[in-house]
Amino acid sequence: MNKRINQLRKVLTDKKLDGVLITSRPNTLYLSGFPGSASTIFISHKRAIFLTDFRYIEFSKKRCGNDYEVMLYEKNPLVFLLEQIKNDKISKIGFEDQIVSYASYLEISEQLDGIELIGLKDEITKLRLVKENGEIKTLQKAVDIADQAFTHILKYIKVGISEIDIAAEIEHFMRKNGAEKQSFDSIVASGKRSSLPHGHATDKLIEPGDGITMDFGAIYNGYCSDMTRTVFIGKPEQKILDIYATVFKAQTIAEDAVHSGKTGMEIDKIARDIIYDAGYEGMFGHGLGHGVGIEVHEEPRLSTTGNIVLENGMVVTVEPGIYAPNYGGVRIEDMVVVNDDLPKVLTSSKKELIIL
Ligand SMILES: [Mn+2]
Repeated sequence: MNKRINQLRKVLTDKKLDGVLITSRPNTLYLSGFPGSASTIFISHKRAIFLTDFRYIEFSKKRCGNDYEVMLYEKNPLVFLLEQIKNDKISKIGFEDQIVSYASYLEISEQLDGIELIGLKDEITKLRLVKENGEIKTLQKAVDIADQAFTHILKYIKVGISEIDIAAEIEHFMRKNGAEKQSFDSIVASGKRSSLPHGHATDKLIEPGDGITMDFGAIYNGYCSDMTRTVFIGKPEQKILDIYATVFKAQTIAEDAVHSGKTGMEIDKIARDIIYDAGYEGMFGHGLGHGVGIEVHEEPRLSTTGNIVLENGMVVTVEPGIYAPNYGGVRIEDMVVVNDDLPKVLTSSKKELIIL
């Protein structure tokens, strides 16, 4: 954690700040390793303070006591903090202006009266863009759990069970195999419903010939995985198999094109051109992918507006899809680590056509 605290101190110097106040869960987790809610971090050039309440005090002393002055607040963390730093000559504090709500902002400005608050914009999320080796190992574990769930679910899917049955089985399996929870509500969309890119599982029953799109992920040690596969059961129509072939081509070619030095926009265009050239313009209405780490959706985006230049160690999804309204859709999603050359693909589930 020390390394991360020091990186943040460089931001303090650059922005001429006396300290930063961090209250959002993704950033407090990143900077302290503490996974719970109810923590407030204050970092100045000299001090690193971690505030929490009674529920977490024992655990947080163990988790981040080496890097932080871990303190218990009883009523208001900001009032308590102000008391701690009153002799430290703090006049300018950076805060998470893109995350803190307006109500919290008003509260912070009132409590820290006399201290100037400066928006940090994306300075902290920027620190999280490139993953350390340890983070990549943790992400690989989260991906492995989801891959195992996919292998498991192929044996479970049959005509007559519902989308909710499939989602519940995936989630139960992941939990039993080490996931803290799922990264997001699992998407299971079958038959015509698969034209909904984010169709949550319903009581619709699986019918012969259905395509079944499953998008899910596991959280392991605070880090998220995210994968999607579309599989078929019975005898799917040629039209949906043609769609599958195009998505497969777009996914594999765009995935191989992910490397350092390219922007998200450039990679997105590779997949988009393949899909549009095959006659599916208008049916791929979302970005190609996104960064993933402590949050399931984070920077850098691979999209028509993604202008961050990819660097080694960034982790992104590659997930093109084609959605034909009232007919059906296909999406294939892997997670990859950006490299100088071909990316390291974390997801190992088969993505060639699967007909059960
Ligand atoms: Mn995704």
